[in-house]
Amino acid sequence: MKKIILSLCVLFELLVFNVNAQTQNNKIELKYGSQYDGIRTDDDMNKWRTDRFGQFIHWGLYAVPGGVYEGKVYKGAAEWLASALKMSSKDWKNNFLPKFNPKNFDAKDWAKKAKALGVKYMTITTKHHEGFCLWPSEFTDYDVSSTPYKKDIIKQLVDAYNKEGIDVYFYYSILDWYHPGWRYKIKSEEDKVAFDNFKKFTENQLKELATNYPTVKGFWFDGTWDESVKFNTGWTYEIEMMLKEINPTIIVNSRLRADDLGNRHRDANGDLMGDYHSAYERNLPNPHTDLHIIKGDWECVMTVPENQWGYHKDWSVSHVKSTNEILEYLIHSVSMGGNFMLNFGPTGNGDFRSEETDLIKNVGAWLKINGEAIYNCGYANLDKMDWGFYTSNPKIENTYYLHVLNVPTEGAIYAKFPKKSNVKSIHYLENGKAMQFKKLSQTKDLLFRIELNKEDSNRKEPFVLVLKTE
Ligand code: FHN
Repeated sequence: MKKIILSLCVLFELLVFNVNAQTQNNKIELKYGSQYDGIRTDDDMNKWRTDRFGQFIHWGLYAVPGGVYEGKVYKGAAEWLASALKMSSKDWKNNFLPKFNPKNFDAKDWAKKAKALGVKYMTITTKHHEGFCLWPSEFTDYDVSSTPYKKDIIKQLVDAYNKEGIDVYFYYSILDWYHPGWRYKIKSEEDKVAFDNFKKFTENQLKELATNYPTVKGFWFDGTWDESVKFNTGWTYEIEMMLKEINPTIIVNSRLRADDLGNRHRDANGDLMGDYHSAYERNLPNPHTDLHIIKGDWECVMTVPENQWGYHKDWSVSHVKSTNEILEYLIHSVSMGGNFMLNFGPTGNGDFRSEETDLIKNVGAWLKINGEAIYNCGYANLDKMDWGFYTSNPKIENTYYLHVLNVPTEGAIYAKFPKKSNVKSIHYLENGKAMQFKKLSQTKDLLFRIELNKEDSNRKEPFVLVLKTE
């Protein structure tokens, strides 16, 4: 029954809210939400929206074993090793808390690397499912002050990143394998009492984080899929409101919330819960089925290997994405009006691995040249083409950015434009060099053939054309 209600709601929303839906020979041709369809229009949310590119950092005790235990490599996500080992949280704590002493950790160096990467915000795991806290919490001893390292990692990172002009958001896992009050399901009065204690503990920790680190821009909640949270709608709503009481500009992702039916991200009316949609993890929205989701603000989070968020010693167990793959995800996200957050998993010592530092160098170099077509940009009301994607900046009129990822063998690309526009000029963003183009037809959409330079077919990375219309 629930599924029927939900699908009717989605259909209702598609028909009513997405008036852009057009049908053509029964194939629904959907248009994404137009620029900045989100609900919040305050400066902080606008900045989140225009930042477009963020850095995710997963760091905790799980970085010490790095997916390997007693000489055996566990292929699952390294931050889930405790679960793979079926190790009690007490044993996990006794095993790894005394070993957490990141001698190479240098928050200023991390922040400089993030600046070089070209990110505008960073989200750090203050506490992942293991329950270990990277800050000295008044409400537990399972935190960084109980390790040989002792110092407040969160404060060092917030100060260093803010100094580089990069905003900091806090990842916080509601799911907590260590806290005795955590329950996957509330099945008895005793469960309810225990979980009520856990809720109080969680509220206290969140207040502590929002108060002690006042420049934090928002919270990225995770670990909210179990019944105990999903059907605790009032509580998740109260947490969001509590944080916004402390700091009204706080931005909260949709993962925290659920409605009484247990729907996450959007309630039964299809309205987004939280300030942006954060369901896209290691994948991007499908514009033909997810329009009700991507109309507005959303973010895709991405790992470099297939599915490793925390540090894993052995990446040979999975495909490691190239610079080009990461650039395509970033460009594709922005072309659909979304943000893209790339994950890094530092070692137990506080180092980044070579594949990550290579990405920092290469992605950062590309953004130095082409960032104008990413930052402050979004959906250009033009859908994906065989050669690549369009983006536009709503503050720069009559200008489109064409991100070319695939150069056709004929050495030219065909660009579609709404009928009313007339192309005035086209040049390479990287050097301003003008390009030859020809109008081909005046049918439903204007079609232009754009001649590319011979050397374009040998390029290893995407390049951007700037197209001006009258
Ligand atoms: O279980 C976590 C996982 O370890 C990681 O933190 C990702 C990041 O989005 N979130 C959960 C899986 O969806």
